Amino acid sequence: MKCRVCRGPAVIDIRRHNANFCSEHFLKLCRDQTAKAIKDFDMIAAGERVLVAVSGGKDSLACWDILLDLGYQAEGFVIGLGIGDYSASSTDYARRYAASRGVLLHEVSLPEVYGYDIPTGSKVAKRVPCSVCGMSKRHLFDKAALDGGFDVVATGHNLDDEAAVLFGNTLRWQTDYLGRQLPVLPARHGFPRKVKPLVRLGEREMAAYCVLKNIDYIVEECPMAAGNKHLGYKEALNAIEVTSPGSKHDFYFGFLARASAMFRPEAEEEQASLNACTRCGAPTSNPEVCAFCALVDRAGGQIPVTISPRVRTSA
Ligand code: Q46
Ligand code: ZN
Ligand code: ZN
Repeated sequence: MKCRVCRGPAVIDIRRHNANFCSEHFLKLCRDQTAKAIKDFDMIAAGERVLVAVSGGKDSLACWDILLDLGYQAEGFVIGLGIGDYSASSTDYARRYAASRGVLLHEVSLPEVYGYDIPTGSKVAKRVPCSVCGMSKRHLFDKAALDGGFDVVATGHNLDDEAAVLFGNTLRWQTDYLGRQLPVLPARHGFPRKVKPLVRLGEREMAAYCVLKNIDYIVEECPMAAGNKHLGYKEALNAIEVTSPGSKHDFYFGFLARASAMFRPEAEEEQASLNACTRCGAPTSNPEVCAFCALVDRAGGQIPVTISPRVRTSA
């Protein structure tokens, strides 16, 4: 197996590119693919400050690492979700990475600051843990980015994630979600810009990237992920990819090029009808209090006026 670029011994084959790569050229490919996504979708301009949503997993750490190597000013933000040992351990991976690169990591603990953890929030809201978790994370990342004066929030969603979400949304024709499933969401109505720089790279490539760059990441899955529908969608797409390499890429990028615009008016209409939460000011489709503030109320916590003093920063 030889590297497509230098003909030296290859360490990875990427079937959708029909090519093998040595370590050096694979790492370059990851940077190049990320730079191409950033350029094609106008994700980040030179000199902008980026807040990377970090979980301690391979994708978010690889995303942070690649952005730093590409020369972006990228700081990390990790949320303590209170999911037992899993959360403590994932935060530690994020801290170790930040220390190894000498970069800033901002932290906020959901139980310490807002008085609930994901298992409790899920019970109180009578919603599956991932739904409460996703809503809480989105709220806190948006807030941290706006409070900290960042231009953009970057997440580590990769091609496998996006193809699986698209598959789920298409299976049920969730047209409102389809209109919002973009690699970049512009800043508006109180939301910061959100970007997914890894959309051109797959899950397996991100694991290989971390191994080759000696980035230690949390390998164990979140214990609350069991039963998550996206895992099933990923398996289904993986089975298709085996016999038809490139299917995930064509499915996702074909959607962006040829179908996504059809669903945008519905999503934009929904965005335009958002109100400001009477408690925290965040945009919400609820008439008064946003879903996050409502959950904090019901879970028994208090919303601090600002979380900034409680955000710890390590470098
Ligand atoms: S952390 Fe949260 Fe994930 Fe765990 S509870 Fe679900 S959403 S699976 S990325
Ligand atoms: Zn090579
Ligand atoms: Zn609110």
